[in-house]
Amino acid sequence: ASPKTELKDEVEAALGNGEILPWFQPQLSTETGRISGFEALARWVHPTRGVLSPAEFLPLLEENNLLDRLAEVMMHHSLKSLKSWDRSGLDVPSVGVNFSGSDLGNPQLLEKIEWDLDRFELTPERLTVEVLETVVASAPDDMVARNIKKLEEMGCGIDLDDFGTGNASFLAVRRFKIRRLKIDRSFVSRADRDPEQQRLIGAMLTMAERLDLETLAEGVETAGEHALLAQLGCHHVQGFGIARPMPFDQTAAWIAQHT
Ligand code: G
Ligand code: G
Ligand code: NA
Ligand code: MN
Repeated sequence: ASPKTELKDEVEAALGNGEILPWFQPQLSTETGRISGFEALARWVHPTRGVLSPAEFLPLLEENNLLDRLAEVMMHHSLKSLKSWDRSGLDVPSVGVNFSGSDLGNPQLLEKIEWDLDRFELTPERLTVEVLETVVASAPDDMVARNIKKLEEMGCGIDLDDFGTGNASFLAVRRFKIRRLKIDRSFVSRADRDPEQQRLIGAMLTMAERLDLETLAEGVETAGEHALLAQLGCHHVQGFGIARPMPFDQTAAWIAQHT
């Protein structure tokens, strides 16, 4: 069998046995320098192939109709981790989970989210739902719109992911109570050395302020970019320059150093 076939055959078991799980990338407040949250990013810690990224296994999950299971697994591990930080007295305000359009169109997902929040005794504000601009744009699907609204009404924070790359910015803001814009990393790259990038970011931040939205810059890789975003008043930063996504067992030490 080809290597690809083997991986495909393994992917369902990997979801069940904990090999596929979230790694966590911190988000910092530019105002206080403290952790404002973690984004949960799916990783497959494969016993022989090393750590695989979503690009390598999302298509396999999709082919096997397992994307809904991924969402459940990511949710479950993320909230469990949040509970664990709480128990250790580590201050992590929220965890952000990425949901695809098909996740958000699944009526069972909402029940699962409520069930997990309940089980771990966490309030909905602790969960940030990351939604792609493109998903919101292509949501003539009433179920998707209804579910986003329900999550927002429950009290979950809604983050608009990859902001600026889709074509739904204003539509999304009008339809849903978005809490925060995640400015796509393509705008952040070299922004401290590129006046055009700076003008674009400046325009987004001004817009966000007028609309009373929080802002987060993704893909912050250098100290120069970090300083610029802070100076421009972007509320939160996330990127390799702060930390790469890390496994749960490395998070406690990282949090302790940034509290
Ligand atoms: O972590 P990385 O940069 O490799 O992620 C690649 C892409 O996979 C990103 O667009 C990210 O949003 C997406 N991704 C990561 N984790 C999940 C997940 O749990 N569910 C979904 N639907 N997408 C994810
Ligand atoms: O689509 P989404 O924004 O969820 O994608 C997040 C992806 O971006 C993750 O796969 C993560 O590994 C990646 N990422 C996070 N920080 C950086 C960064 O500073 N630079 C680059 N190039 N990628 C990043
Ligand atoms: Na995201
Ligand atoms: Mn993004």
